[in-house]
Amino acid sequence: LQKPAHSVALIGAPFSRGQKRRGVDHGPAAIRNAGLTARLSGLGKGRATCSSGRVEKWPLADMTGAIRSLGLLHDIGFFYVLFFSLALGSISGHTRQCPHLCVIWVDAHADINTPLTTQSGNLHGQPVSFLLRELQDKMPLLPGFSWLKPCLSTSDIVYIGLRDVDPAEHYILKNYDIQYYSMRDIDRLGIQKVMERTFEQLMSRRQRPIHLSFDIDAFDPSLAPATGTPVLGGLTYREGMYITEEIHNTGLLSAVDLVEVNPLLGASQEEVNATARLAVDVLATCFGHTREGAHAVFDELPTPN
Ligand code: B3U
Ligand code: MN
Repeated sequence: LQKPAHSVALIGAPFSRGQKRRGVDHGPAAIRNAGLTARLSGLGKGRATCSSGRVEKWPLADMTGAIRSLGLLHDIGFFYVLFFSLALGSISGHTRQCPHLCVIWVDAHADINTPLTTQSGNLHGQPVSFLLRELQDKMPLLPGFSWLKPCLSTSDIVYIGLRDVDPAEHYILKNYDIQYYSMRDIDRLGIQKVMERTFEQLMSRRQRPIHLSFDIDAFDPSLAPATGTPVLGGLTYREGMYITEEIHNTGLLSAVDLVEVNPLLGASQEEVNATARLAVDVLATCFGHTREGAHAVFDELPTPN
């Protein structure tokens, strides 16, 4: 299957089994209802056009089966994925398509507990540990996960937005030399330097495809209240848009996961709508929307006769 340039496939993966709170499986529908397809299609020529607004639905009876099918789906094309946090499947599928990809992980959380360090028992706090080669001697063999082959090195991932990191996760970040920019680092350096350094780190040897894993809880809860594990002191709207504008500008973005929008957790419909609209803004920016505006649809200005 040849992937057409500038095409974006949308895959909603309504899935909530990585943690215990209900509702996150309604995230993809909420984001779609907030006008995602129209926003992407409206980006105009030369930009991402939504040539296939495809949405898959899984009967998610069995969790690992679902993750695996997501990985397999990645084999056929160029996607972006909206789903709950199991970047396990999307990243491992994406590396089969693009073995040299790198990962930018935007999240309040590091999601790098191992099954032996997790305090919550939630799989959504662990996906990165399954993916990293360097951690494999710390990973127990779990039934149902034998299909999953570690496919990333610690130097292939950069975190942005961290502010709720468990002790074992901090140990891993430090001792395995994983690059991260916590909210404190963003305060210190500013988001522009953070992005510069992120690309330096990931692309210093060569340019490579980017897998963006964007957790909506990276934003401050005042902007993204409808999510399962909100943490105070998150990204501003402007920082979030700057991150995704810069990623778009590299021309290297290959897939995006947008995760953790949970419409059942907003205190009001307005909170849910605001969170879903924010997710749409993130995705539109990933695919070429800019705050400065654009004029791709204009070849010339209308002239009076
Ligand atoms: N680190 C905690 C909390 C957490 C991680 N990811 C989310 N929450 N969304 C854990 O459960 O491992
Ligand atoms: Mn998170």
